[in-house]
Amino acid sequence: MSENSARLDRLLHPEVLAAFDRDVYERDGYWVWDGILTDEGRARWSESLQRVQSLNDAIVANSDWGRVQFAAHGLAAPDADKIAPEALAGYRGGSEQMRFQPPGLRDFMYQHGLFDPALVTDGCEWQGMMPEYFPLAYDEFILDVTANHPQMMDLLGKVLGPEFLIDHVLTLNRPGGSTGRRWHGHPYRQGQHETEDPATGGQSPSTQFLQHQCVRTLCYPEGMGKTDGGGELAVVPGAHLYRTPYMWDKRRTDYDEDFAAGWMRDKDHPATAEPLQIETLDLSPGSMVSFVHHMPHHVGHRDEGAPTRWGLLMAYRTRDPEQAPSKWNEGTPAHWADRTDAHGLMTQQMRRIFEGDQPLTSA
Ligand SMILES: O=C(O)CCC(=O)C(=O)O
Ligand SMILES: [Fe+2]
Repeated sequence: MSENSARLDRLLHPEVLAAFDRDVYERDGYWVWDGILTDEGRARWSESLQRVQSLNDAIVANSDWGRVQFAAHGLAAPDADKIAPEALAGYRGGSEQMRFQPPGLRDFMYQHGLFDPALVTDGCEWQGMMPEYFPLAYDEFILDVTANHPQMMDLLGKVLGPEFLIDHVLTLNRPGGSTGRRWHGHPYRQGQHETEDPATGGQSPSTQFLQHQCVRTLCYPEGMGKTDGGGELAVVPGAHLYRTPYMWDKRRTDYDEDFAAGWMRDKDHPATAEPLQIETLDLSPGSMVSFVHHMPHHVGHRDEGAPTRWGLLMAYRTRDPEQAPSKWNEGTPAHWADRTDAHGLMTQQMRRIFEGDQPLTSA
């Protein structure tokens, strides 16, 4: 990126960044960055999320999906009724709405890029994948804050340590009526290092913070809470120490009562010995929250008619020393990274985040 039109130097309040307490974060598994965005940071962040949403909406609604050559790429075509114009119009306005996508399409776009003349991408340069799933490729401000900005790299370094790779970054814009996500956790990478059963796990809690770590940081420029339309994010302090990627590869059905009476029942916080408790978050505008990948979490139903809640999910992970070195890591669409590199737009900082799991350079 040219130096650097998208950069907002005063993005974060330095005193909020400095107040991070690593011990509390390791003990409870999450950290709230309360009101960390400056007013200008909030405005830019909201504007970019809205911009990416409208690019995504336009591609969904204006493309002639019936003419896309899915079979040529080994993909099934979408059902005809799901790509009728009225159906397509209904997928706009928020994330996780594109219910017409055939199996494998999202992965194909990520890994190879889908370039097809039937896709109508007025207003932006198509990058082979939907803006929702890799907004960095469509918005210079989002690219800067997720891969370059010194204050953001400082924040991510506090929760991950000095060396981290991108896992995934996507928009989580939740429109009114969105049903959220039932109780679940996430594995590190594809689950190859997990030791606990996803449904019943939690047999050997430890107070040791995991080395194979993936941390999600969510930014809500307009806030996130009960009074702004609901659908809050809830976590369970201490539950990350059970290391259960709860239901990550299974159908998730638990609301709070089911989870409290099920997996959570009779479990204590391994560091404080208090019974585990659900904590439903309420975040002021311009806040972020970071939480580790094993922490079970829940997103409630957003009220019908509520305004869209703007959110960006930024997940990064520590390097996996057992992974053979590769050019780009699996969270990076290689076709995009190669193009970016060929155009001379890959900064050293970006390279550190997108490259494969090379051996650690710092102890
Ligand atoms: O929808 C949200 O705002 C947060 C959801 C989330 O981070 C998750 O389920 O991993
Ligand atoms: Fe999640």
